[in-house]
Amino acid sequence: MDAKELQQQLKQRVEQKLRPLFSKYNQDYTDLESALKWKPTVLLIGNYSSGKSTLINELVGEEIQRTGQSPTDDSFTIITHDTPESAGQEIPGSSLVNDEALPFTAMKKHGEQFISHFRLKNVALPALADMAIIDSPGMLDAVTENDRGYDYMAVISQLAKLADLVVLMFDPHKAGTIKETYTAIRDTLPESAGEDRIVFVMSRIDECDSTSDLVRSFGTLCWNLSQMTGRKDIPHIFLTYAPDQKETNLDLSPWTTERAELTERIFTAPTFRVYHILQDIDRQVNELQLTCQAMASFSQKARDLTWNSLKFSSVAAILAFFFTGLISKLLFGFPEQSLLEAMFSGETTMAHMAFPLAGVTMVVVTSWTWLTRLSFPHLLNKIRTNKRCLLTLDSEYRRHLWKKIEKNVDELLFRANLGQIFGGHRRNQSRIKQFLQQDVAQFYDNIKK
Ligand SMILES: Nc1nc2c(ncn2[C@@H]2O[C@H](COP(=O)(O)OP(=O)(O)O)[C@@H](O)[C@H]2O)c(=O)[nH]1
Ligand SMILES: [Mg+2]
Repeated sequence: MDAKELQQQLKQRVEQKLRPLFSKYNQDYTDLESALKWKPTVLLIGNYSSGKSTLINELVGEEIQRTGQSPTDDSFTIITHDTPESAGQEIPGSSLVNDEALPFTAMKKHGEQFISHFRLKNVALPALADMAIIDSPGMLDAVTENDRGYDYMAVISQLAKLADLVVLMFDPHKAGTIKETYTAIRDTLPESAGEDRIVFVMSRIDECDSTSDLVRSFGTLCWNLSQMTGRKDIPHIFLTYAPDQKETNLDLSPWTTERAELTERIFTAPTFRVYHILQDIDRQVNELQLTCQAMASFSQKARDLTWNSLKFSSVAAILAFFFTGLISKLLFGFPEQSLLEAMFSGETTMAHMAFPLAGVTMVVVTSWTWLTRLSFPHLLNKIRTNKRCLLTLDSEYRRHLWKKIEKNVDELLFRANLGQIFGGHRRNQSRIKQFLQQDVAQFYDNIKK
């Protein structure tokens, strides 16, 4: 089965089995939905003039993107192939964010400024029929959100979540000292894309005057990268240059194949699509599972409370049934004969039931009011101020997961109603488990084939 068909099947399975649980537990489904409904994607980001657009033109085989030494292009451009007839067609951001078939509706929130800097270009390259490449405005140094008019990092983060490969480009002139690049590597990317989905590239190496110049730039980049990632080990960095580069003094023979290797990496990114979606499912389902566990624990506490109050009020109701009449007679002088007295004399009539039933009603109303107005809100309050009591967070992993879901759990508790208390959380837990053990496992098996 081809990857596209497999993705389609996975989409159906997730919609049928997981989506209802996502909405029940108020968990955001948009990222998963976006990934499921669209083509494999490669995102190119990096410093301005690092050669992103040049690389794209090379991959596509035509001058589809403008290139230049200064920050020439300040748009996010999706490049893909639809039909041969649509080649050359350009779709503006305003249409992209309103098209339900595309995964960009959630990008509306970045505002008009972003939308006017967002477009899709259809090209005549069939190799891009089942994938898309996204070119991005270069990262800048002294830039604020106001300069761009939208939250650039938030856009990068959202697109990176959609991407099967993020190509992060540098050049020897600015080997990683750009402020936005720093923020992207340090904060934005780790939240949006797994390490295995990022490749580092230093392009334009032909512009180094000598090998020592190249080594210095490479060293600077490595040093900066380790500062940004906080890691000691340096990932593989592709050292490349555009094949039609100018005359150079440098012997580039050790790196002649790197451009082709990078190109291959880009064009094979789609083969990891289903695997990446499964990884995302795994991650998100773990959050869902913990949320479900927390709600199950809450529901248990609420049920214990209800059960205890039911036991107490049943005893109170029985006592009220037999003694209300007697107590009323002793205190107020009526009824003339209480139920107990009537029973002893063996002449019980319907009239004797009035006081017992009134007593029972009073007990039921009082218990219900007590439970719903006092005990339950008190329990809820206690839990909401100490939500951790719902779960045992005995590993770093669970604590990390908890941080992500804590707000959502609080919201669920805030809206807690009978549906949440008797919501079948345990059954949902086993549904989730079953989905991971059967459905997800089956898809992992399928992609191995
Ligand atoms: N010598 C040389 N110039 C390059 C190379 N790649 C890009 N350029 C030039 O560098 C400038 C910036 O490239 P561009 O692709 O627009 O960078 P972007 O801002 O990252 O999209 C352009 O003038 C390109 O012609 C390369 O490998 N070698
Ligand atoms: Mg560009």
